[in-house]
Amino acid sequence: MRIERIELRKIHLPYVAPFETSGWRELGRVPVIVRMEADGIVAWGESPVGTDPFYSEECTETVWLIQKEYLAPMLMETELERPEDVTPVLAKVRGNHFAKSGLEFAAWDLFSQRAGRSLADMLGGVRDRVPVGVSVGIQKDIDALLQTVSDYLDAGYRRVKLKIKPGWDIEPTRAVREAWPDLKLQVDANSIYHLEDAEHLAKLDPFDLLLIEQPLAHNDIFDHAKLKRRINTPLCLDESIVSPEYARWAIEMEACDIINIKPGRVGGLTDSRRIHDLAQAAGMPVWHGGMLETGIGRAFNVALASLPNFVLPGDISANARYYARDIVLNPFTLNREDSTLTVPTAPGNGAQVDEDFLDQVTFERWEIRA
Ligand code: OSB
Ligand code: MG
Repeated sequence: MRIERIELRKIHLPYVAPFETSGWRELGRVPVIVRMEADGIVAWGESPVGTDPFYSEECTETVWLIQKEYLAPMLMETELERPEDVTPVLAKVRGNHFAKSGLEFAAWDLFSQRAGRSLADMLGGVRDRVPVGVSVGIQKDIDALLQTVSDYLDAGYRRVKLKIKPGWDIEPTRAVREAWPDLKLQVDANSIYHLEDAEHLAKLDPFDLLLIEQPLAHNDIFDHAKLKRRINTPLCLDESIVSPEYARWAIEMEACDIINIKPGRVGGLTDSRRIHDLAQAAGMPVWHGGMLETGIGRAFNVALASLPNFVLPGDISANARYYARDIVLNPFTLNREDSTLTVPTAPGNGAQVDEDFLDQVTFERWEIRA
């Protein structure tokens, strides 16, 4: 199949509440939305990149540049037989995984629609509902944190992740643990600590956490392997796992107990599934991270999370946790009885794009035609 047209859009979507991590604070998202046309089919993708290069080296402007100048023209020149063909074609461009991911997602939507199958089915999903939790940003004080967590529990979420940083780590975690002794609780440091902080991080050991996510540098595996031997909380890597190779290295080096998979970070669904499969073969569980995706990106997340080795609840909350109005007509809602989202069964990714609203939030467009 030949792609006939690719359209890129920069959009701006404000959050319902600011989101703060150890390294940055955001008020909304500026992702790049991809529209792909071939064989009379319209498919969609999203590069769920940060506005600024604070989580990864990429940001909205680098995604835009790399897609326009390299990735979209390369894809237009290629005869595609299967969605798995996209990753090797784009591999000529080094890195730039978020840029690649939006195009790769759209190709998966395209092929799934053409096959009349749901994306989850195409990927090998085995669940019709996926367990989800919520990622809670750094709050102004402990009272605000307890209130925020309490609100999410009232909404039906049954797993909570706290963002931590030096000065906002042991005490907030203790406070939430004391308030909810049985809550599934985990923390995420977004690369703010150093190996010298090992003793400090071991103070989280008594809180019975599911995991601690990416305590050390965004590009480190080596020191994480050392840290893992000095703390009891299971260690999870996020930022460091940028490809199947990095996942294999981390597993062989025993640098983590669990891997967070974000398809944007690894360049798409094909390599996400490879990481899933090689972790599974090594007996290591994975879980699905989030990049505060819009309803388009979220549909890909939910389908991927239906694979068998995604064993812990994902950071893929219902659309309303992020956006007052999303760019889809069929947002995901939380199944309160089991803190899950329902995996779409319609052909393709299942997202029904709200093109009128998408036009309203678009502030730049570009297109390429065959
Ligand atoms: O580290 O998991 C992270 C959001 C943006 C960048 C990095 C991270 C996050 C989250 C949010 O934790 C998860 C979500 O989408 O709800
Ligand atoms: Mg993380």
